[in-house]
Amino acid sequence: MKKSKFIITLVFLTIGAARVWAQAPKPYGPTPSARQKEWYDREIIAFFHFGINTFEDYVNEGDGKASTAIFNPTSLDCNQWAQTMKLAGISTGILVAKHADGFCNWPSAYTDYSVKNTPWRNGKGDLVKEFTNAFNATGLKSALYLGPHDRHEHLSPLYSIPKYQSYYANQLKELLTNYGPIWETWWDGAGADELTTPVYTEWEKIVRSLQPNCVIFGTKNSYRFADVRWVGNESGLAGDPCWSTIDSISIKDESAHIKELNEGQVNGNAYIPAETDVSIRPSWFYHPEEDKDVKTPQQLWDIYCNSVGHNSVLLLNFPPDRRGLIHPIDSANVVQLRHIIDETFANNLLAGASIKAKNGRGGIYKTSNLIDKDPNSYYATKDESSTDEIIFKMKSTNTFDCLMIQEVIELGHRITEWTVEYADDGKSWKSIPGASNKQSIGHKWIVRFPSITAKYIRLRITKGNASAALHTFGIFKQSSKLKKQQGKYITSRCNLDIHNYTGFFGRI
Ligand code: IPT
Repeated sequence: MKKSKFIITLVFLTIGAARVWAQAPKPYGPTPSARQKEWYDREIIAFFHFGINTFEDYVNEGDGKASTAIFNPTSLDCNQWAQTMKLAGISTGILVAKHADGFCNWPSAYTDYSVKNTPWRNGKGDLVKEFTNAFNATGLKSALYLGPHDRHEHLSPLYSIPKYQSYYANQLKELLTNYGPIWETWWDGAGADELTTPVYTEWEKIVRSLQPNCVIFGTKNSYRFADVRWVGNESGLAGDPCWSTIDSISIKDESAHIKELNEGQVNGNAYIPAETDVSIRPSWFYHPEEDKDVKTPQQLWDIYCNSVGHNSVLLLNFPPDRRGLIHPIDSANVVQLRHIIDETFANNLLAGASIKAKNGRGGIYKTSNLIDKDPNSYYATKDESSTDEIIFKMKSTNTFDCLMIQEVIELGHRITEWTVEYADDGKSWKSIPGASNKQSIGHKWIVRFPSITAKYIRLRITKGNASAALHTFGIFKQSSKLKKQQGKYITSRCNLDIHNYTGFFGRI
C-alpha cells in the first residue's frame, strides 16, 4: 500500500471508530412529541380569566344567568396584555374564551349569550380577535380555553345529549378556524364529570384536524387525549419528584390520583407532563379587594422554582380588571419575576471550571457541554454507565445558593437518583441541603439552599434507567433583588400602569 493511501485509510478508520464510540444515546421509555417539546420550551404561559364574572361582585364561577348588559370594559386593550407579557418574557397566552357561565367572549354564531349582546364596542366587539391579533402582532403565541362546563347551555344532566356536544363542537370549530394558530386548548375538569370519553373523542378530532400543533390540556375523561396533565393543585406546586411519565389508564378517577398527577410515575407508560396552573391573585377573576393580595415577586419566584424548576410548565393567571387592563401591581410583579430569573441564571459559577467525569461517553458528548450555553450540545455517559461522578473545580472559591440541572428530554427520563455536594479541598465532601437523593430531572430542576462558599462541586448520578444525558448543570447566586424586597415594598411603589411604570427597577 502506498504511504498516502495508508494514511487516508487510517484517517477514515479513526473517524469511523470515533463515530461508533460516540454514537448518540438511544431514547429510553416514553419521550416527548414535537408539541410537548415546544410546550416545555415555553416555561411560563399566561392565563387570562376575563368575562362576565369580571363585572359581577366576587363571582368566580357564574351561574350563566347574569345579564349580558353588564359586560362593558371601559378601556380594554389586549396590546397592553401582550406588551406586559413580552416584558415578562412570557411567550404564550391562553385566553378564557368561555368560562363555566357560558358567556362567549367572541360573537359565536351559535348563541346570543356573547359579546354581541353587550354595550361593549356597541355589540361589534370580538375579544378573541383582539387578543389573538395583539399576541400575534407582538410575536407571542395565542391559545384558548373553551370550558366544557357551560352553565348557560347546560340543562343538567344533559351534557350527554348530542345537542350540547355539537354546540360545543361548533364553537370549537369557530375558535380553531377563525383566529390563526392556536397553540393550546384547555379541557378543564371542573364541572365536567358528565362528559364522557366518546364525547371528547369527537372533539379531539376537531382539534387535531384544524390545529395539529395545538397542545391539549386534558383531565378526567379527556385524559387519554392529553398532551399535558393537571398538576393536582392550584397553588403552584409541582411534586418532588415530578416525572413527565405517568400510567395514563389510572387517572380517570382524578380525586384518587392527586399524588400521581402531582408527582408522575417514574416508569409510567405515557409521556404526559404536568402543567402548573395558579393565579397571581387568590381568585381566577379580578376583584378589587384582592389588589392587596397580589403575589409578590418573591412568591412568584418560589412558584417558578417549584413549577418550572420541578420539571413542569407554569401557567400563571392574570385577571384583567373591569377596565380590561392588567392591573399595574400584577404587571410590575411579573416583570420583576423576569428580572429575578434572568439575573439569577445569567452567571453560572461553574463557567471556566475544570471538569472531570468518571463515565464520560467521549466524542462530542464532552463535560464542557454542561456549562456552555448551547441548547443543542449535551454531556452523556457511556451506554453501560447509568451512574457517574462529575467533579467541577472552580477557578476560585464562590458563594452560591441555587443549582439548576437539565436532562435531554428527547431521550426520555434517564437519571432516577442524583446528589450534589461541595468541598473546599476536593476531598471532604459535604452535602448541599435539599440536594441529596433527588429523583427526577427532566426539562429543568432547581434546588435552592442557604448560601454556601466553596471551590469544588460534585454531581453524583447514583441511579438511572439508562446512560445519563444532561444539557446543563450550574450553580448560581440568587438575584440580589430578592433581598431588597421587604413586605409590601414592591407593590406600594407600583401604582402606575405598565405603560408608565417607573418603579423599583426604573423605567422598563
Ligand atoms: C380542577 C379539576 O378537577 C381538574 O380536572 C383541573 O381542571 C383543575 O381544576 C384545573 O385547575 S377543579 C379545581 C376546583 C381544583
